[in-house]
Amino acid sequence: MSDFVPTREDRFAFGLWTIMNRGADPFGGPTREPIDPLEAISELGRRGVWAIEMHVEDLIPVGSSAAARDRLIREARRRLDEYGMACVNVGANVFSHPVFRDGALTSHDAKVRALAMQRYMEAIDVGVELGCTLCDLWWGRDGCECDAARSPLEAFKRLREGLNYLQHYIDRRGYAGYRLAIEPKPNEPRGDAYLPTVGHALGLIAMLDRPDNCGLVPELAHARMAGLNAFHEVALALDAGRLFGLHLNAQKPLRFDQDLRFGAEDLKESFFVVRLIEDAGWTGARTFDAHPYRTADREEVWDFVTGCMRSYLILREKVKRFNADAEIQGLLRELHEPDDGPLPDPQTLAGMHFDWDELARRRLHHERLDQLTQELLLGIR
Ligand code: XLS
Ligand code: MG
Repeated sequence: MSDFVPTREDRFAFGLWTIMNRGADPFGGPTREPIDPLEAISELGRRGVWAIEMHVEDLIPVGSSAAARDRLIREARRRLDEYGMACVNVGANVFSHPVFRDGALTSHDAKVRALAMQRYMEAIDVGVELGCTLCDLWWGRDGCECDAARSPLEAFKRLREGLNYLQHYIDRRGYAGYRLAIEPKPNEPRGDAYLPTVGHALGLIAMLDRPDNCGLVPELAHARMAGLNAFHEVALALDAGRLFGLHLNAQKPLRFDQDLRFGAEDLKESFFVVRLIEDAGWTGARTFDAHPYRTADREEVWDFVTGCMRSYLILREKVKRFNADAEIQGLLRELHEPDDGPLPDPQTLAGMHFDWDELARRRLHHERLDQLTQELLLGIR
């Protein structure tokens, strides 16, 4: 059996912000020492992580001089190269500063919208310098509590305009292969966020000037916060050919954004997500976007990092067992048969006779199938 030690081939990634997180929450300040983003890259590299994601501000503080900016990019590149790592997403932090307190792309203030756009353009430029090809937009503050203040019609229009503007920027700069993505989230920090789910985001993407170049980065916790099935959310993005990235973590349903270590909750759903992307041969980064517990000190952050990756590898091992389990596969085959292929033409179909009772009597084995899945996950199969 594997010892579950990650290698670059496993394509694990971490957001720099997850390592840099200092345990603060709305009720208390930081509980651990800061870590330098460059140091974070090296520490991840030493642990077999393949890639990083970041907000451009994680690496380059706002207001840095041009020389400092270049130095940071050069040093980040050097460290990534040293460990054979990649940068797979650079977004922008357009949510922390009070200037964005009522939104970035959807702000009523044209200057605030322009500032947000400037930050995203900077994210894309820095991404290009780091060999990255994706800008994932998580619009933390683009939402509302006070619906009297802004019509969602205005908000959707501005989100469309913003994404079109960024796409034109990418085209004008000739950044071939650079893509955009939306990371949906139902709420937090806003009472309601615009485009809360994968389905909502797909609706807006279809209306963009270049829908083909804008995809999704679903996050498991974000779906579960809304009480949704995260496995189905990821599958919808995959089915649409729009799974441009994926944020893995854990979450109890219908709560604040817990961002727990991958595998710490919702084990069965996590298993099906792993099975989905592994069986589909999806080659994107398996990015962990979670936070170490507030109780963790700086050293324990690395326990958190190792834990995320180990849980993925263990679940991947379970996927292999599931796919090789004769009884499970036998039940699945029975469920999928008979499959006579496509529907007949409507005229033939209209004249067909169905034995309703016989069809309704078919045994579906769901109890047995789910129990076998549980037992496999519990380690006795
Ligand atoms: C917050 C988001 C955030 C994005 C990056 O809930 O998950 O961390 O992934 O901006
Ligand atoms: Mg995320």
